[in-house]
Amino acid sequence: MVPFRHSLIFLATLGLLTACDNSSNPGNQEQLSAPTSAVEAAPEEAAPVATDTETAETMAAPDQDEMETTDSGSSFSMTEIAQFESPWAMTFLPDGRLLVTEMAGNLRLHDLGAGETESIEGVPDVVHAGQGGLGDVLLHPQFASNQQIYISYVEAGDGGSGAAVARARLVLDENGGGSLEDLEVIWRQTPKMSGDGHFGHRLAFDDEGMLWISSSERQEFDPAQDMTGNLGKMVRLNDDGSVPEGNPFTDQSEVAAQVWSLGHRNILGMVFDAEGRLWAHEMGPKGGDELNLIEKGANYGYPIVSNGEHYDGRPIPDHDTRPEFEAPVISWTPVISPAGFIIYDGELFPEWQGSGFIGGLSSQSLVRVEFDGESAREAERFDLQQRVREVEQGPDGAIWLLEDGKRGGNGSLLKLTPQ
Ligand SMILES: [Ca+2]
Ligand SMILES: [Ca+2]
Repeated sequence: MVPFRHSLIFLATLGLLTACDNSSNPGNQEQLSAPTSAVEAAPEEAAPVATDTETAETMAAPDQDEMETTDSGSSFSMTEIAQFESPWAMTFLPDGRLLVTEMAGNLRLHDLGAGETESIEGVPDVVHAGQGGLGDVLLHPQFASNQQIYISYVEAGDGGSGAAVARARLVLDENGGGSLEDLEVIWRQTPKMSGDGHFGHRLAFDDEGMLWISSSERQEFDPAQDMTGNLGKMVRLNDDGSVPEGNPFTDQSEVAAQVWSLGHRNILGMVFDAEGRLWAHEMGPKGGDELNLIEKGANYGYPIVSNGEHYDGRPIPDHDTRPEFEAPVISWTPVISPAGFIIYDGELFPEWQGSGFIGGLSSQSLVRVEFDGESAREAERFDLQQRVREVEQGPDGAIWLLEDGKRGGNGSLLKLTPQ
């Protein structure tokens, strides 16, 4: 990839939409997926995306008055650092370089100092269609000593496709790239399904070294309640993919033993807070995006309850009609189309320490969430006019975003620093 740097530097104290309806949001969300079900006809995340002709001017701050209304009083500059093709996820290496996944199946290594991007070879063949492709990338907690990394991606198989998670040793070369060695698939979605939506496949490690995988319901609804498969579930595993002690459904079946919680729709971001609580957001159908506190053995109710409705107009009973299902801590209608999630603990934005940051796809925004124990609220929303797919905190405390562009087009790596 041609080195690319700073074609745009623009103010991003941007219009704050806190407490405003984001009424320009169309339905929900994921990009360009063909409907897989007559029931859920609206394509997920079928939001308008920034066109190539949009310029820095159209993305810039609207006016000074709005800038001064920020909840936290913070403002930031947003700088475009590099471009990637349909990027999906990123993570920093200890040396400060950045691993970035591209949906088509490319794992990139970007050197921020040199402004150069090289490739990591050895990624398995991925099914790149609809919402599917190469997904998340994550370092093992002891990466510095074992060089293990984890990737998620969509693979083909009997009955269609499904997400898989592999681990491999990352071997870096002297030319700014590297390769995956000793790659081993440690988990698979089951069953495989036709269609190309709702894979989920976000990854996280907790403080005990457990690997967590969000496994979405493949736009097929009922799998989220079906314990003979692992779709529509939050999965908890040992770092080698085996089932750890302490999972709630170990007495049911081999696949149920992987499951920590169920009744989920499409989870594209999750994060542990400083107290070890797991928070995950979830795309609702037509309305009803959620922030959930993930509890052991809990059922989050989809598709039996949702604060949104089916795309064909059929109602889904709201959460308050069925208290036996775990209700969201935050519910968004209109939707934000959440993707990517960090809880900030850096030094560059001290007023934001402890805040969650969630990317917005159809809402083209960055959403700041404030937590208070087991409750949370949206504190402010930055209108970025870009589909935010991924959020990371950099080693220096800057906030980094991936804007996913549009299929076949460029997306951007963006850096947020105090103004
Ligand atoms: Ca990440
Ligand atoms: Ca409803």
